[in-house]
Amino acid sequence: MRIFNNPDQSGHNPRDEFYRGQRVPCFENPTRADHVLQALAAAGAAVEAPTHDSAAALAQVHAPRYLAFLQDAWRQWLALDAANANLQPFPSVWPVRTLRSDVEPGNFIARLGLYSMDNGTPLAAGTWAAAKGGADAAASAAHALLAGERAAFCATRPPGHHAGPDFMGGYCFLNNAAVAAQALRLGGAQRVAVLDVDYHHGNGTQAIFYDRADVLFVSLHGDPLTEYPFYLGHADETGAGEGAGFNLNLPLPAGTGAAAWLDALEVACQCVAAHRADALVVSLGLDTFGGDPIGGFGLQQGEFARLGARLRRLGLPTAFVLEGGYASAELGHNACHVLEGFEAA
Ligand code: OKP
Ligand code: ZN
Repeated sequence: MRIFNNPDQSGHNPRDEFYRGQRVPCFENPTRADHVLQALAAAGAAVEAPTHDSAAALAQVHAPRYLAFLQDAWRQWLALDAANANLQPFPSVWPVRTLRSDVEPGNFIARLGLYSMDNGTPLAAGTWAAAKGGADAAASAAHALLAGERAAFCATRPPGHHAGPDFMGGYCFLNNAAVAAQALRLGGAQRVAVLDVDYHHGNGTQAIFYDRADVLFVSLHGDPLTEYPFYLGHADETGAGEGAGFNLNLPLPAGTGAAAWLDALEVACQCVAAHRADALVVSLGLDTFGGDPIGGFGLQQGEFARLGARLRRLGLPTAFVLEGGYASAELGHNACHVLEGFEAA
């Protein structure tokens, strides 16, 4: 299995986020990747820098004006006041319903709201470089599969699956799983399946492919009636237009345990198998772990190994992309259990 990391990930290091009106240290922080890399090294795995540029795939999954904003956002923040270097920008106003999204405002905070779904996705000086490096890793994983590799893993952060066509959100800026799927399509794969096993619904990935039949999106996640991202991820979202029938959501109540989760995984895998895809992209969120501080499922390491083994039985070239997982100290071991389950099966 090829393993890619973005060495620039540590430059995306905002200090804090909001929790119950207070600022708390960011759950999504550089120690996450450090723990994954340590566990991979202990397992004897070689980790590579990205080999491919994601620009072509990025331009097809994100809107040009969003990419232009994100790439330049920190400079714009500093242009307001050089002292902003030590502060974090947060959006405070959003163009919901009746308000216009087509006109880009001249005010930076208004632009930040236009391109954000929440106030929980802080920017830092190195955000663009980190996010672009993660997308490059996803493109590199896709190219490894196109070159005949059985599997690849992106040990990257920040995550990507909440980032939509033209917005950031949920700690995500660029949708790495969508980049991997699109890079596979650009490289000649006719059909791709994306399976999202993060605790949170991958609203961005679903939105990007919702009207397409060539990329199937399947997700099992905490029920959005009570769990983030709240406004997408219900079972009645099955795709639109040509994409009708190519979206499957399997929401599960918070508190769901291993047995019911494995049953849902089986339904998801049978749906993926029926798509007769040329390749599989797995949005590998590990915040389903029982010890996760923000996830609500109770999975343990044995389930992660079974997840890997079940995915292997699909028999598809597989690109794993790291998404969530906030029990940092256990994150590396949990990731390795999935990959070892896959390789051993
Ligand atoms: C990203 B991924 C907790 C705030 C939660 C949103 C969660 C984003 C999860 N204080 N903010 O899907 O793991
Ligand atoms: Zn998550």
